[in-house]
Amino acid sequence: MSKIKEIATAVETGKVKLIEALVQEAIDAKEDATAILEEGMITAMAIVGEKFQKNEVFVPEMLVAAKTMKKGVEILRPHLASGSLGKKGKFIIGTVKGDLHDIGKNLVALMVESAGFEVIDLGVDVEPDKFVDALKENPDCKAVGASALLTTTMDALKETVEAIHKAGYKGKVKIMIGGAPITQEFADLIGADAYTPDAGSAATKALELVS
Ligand code: B12
Repeated sequence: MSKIKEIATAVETGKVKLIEALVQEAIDAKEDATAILEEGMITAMAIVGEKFQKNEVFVPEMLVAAKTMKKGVEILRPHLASGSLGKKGKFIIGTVKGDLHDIGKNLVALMVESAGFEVIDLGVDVEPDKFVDALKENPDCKAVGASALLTTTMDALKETVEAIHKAGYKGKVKIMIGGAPITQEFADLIGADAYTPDAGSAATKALELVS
């Protein structure tokens, strides 16, 4: 089995204790860090999601898969992040109110950081006003990213964009949104400045928006 396939299987089956060594072995074998992330871990999480939908796995299995992926990402982190920290300005990011999913948000934070931004991570279940408060505390911030993984928290994304606009930041701070149920149409509908489907394109888009 290839190293990347082994990593995918480990994430899918929640092998928390094995993942760090497996990722390290893949790095030592000169596997590409992005391929380890995308073909190994992200693909595995998508499979876990499909299995959950079919009632083949349940919340505890999702949780342990997420834990496994997080540990793996920590080993990968230095191999993914390479930019000169903070040169491009500040980027505030969070998962919206009611939503606890943070793997995708963390990956976007990592890639945006590696593109040269200083990332201020507000965590998960972030109320719209918290985004606004963070903007007030960081008047030099140029962009905000908000993540939502549940169809039921898409409304909170809308509220977040509205709160930021209402506080007077419309046009001054660029708002990016993302997460599995999000589309470009939804971004247009709620007045966000950009949507991207993955962390790599989020970093490229963030650079484009602030330049
Ligand atoms: C792991 C997981 C969990 C873990 C989360 C652990 C954690 N720390 O994150 C736990 C077990 C806690 C969990 C809980 C729940 N989950 Co869940 N979960 C998942 C799962 C399997 C993987 C998510 C993930 O990490 N994917 C990997 C990352 C890398 O991908 P991503 O998040 O999509 O992020 C990428 C892009 O979307 C984008 N992106 C993400 N954010 C942003 C932000 C910006 C600004 C930009 C530009 C881009 C961007 O870039 C990222 C990187 O490339 C998904 C299945 C799926 N296919 O998404 C279900 C899923 C999201 N969960 C689901 C459900 C139903 C739940 C629960 C309601 C289950 C329950 N009955 O309790 C709860 C809700 C808890 C809550 N209030 O949030 C459903 C949602 C269905 C829906 N349509 O709303 C899904 C789709 C599973 C399914 N197929 O049914 N879950």
